[in-house]
Amino acid sequence: MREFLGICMVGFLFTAGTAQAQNDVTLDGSMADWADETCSADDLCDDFTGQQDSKGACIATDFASIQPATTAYLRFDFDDTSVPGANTLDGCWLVDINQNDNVDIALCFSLGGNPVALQETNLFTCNDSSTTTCGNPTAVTRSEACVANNNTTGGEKLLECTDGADLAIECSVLLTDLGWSSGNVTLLKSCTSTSAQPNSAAFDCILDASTGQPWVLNPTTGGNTLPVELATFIVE
Ligand SMILES: [Ca+2]
Ligand SMILES: [Ca+2]
Ligand SMILES: [Ca+2]
Ligand SMILES: [Ca+2]
Repeated sequence: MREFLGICMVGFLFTAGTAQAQNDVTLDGSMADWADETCSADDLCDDFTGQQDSKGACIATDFASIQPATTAYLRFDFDDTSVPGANTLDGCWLVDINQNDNVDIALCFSLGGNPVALQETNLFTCNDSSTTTCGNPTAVTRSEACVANNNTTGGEKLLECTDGADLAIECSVLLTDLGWSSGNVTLLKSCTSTSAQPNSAAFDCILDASTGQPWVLNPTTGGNTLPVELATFIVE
């Protein structure tokens, strides 16, 4: 009986000490909540000119709150925080649903004005014909939403180049709107682009720095969203 109680007590303590981490990415314009997510800083400073230059990108999901995950969070950073005249800062997340390396869906954003602000967020379906752009894009209205911060400084920057502030944009989108039903979601890369058109030329593209390959999310296991998406396990 004493042994039985002891086993029960150990079980109770393990259960009581298991705290489910809360998803801590919020679309609020603050980038501090990305500090413990999966991020890739660009490996070079100023490798592209002007508004073509990216500083890095991050991915996350709400796996900590719900399994399988339902929502992807995507962050993308530009070096420039302003643009001359009617120019725009443009970028897209390129998604490969069927994992043949070609783009099926693009989540794109366009920023401009003075001070620079988000002007457009669009989701496009593509014809699965190109590894670098969204072929034959069709705009669709789905769950995508983005918030920009044009004064990202200090530890919130993904890459410090002894320069001024950066421009970060954080987005959320339902995984089903990225074409997910099972298995992995392959995010080919996130790139700056010539214009808000998703089939315009891509410039500075960010891949998963840990693999040098396209980003991958596994909504069922939380894979590639470590470490914050793991349940916190405390042994007392
Ligand atoms: Ca945030
Ligand atoms: Ca860059
Ligand atoms: Ca900068
Ligand atoms: Ca594809």
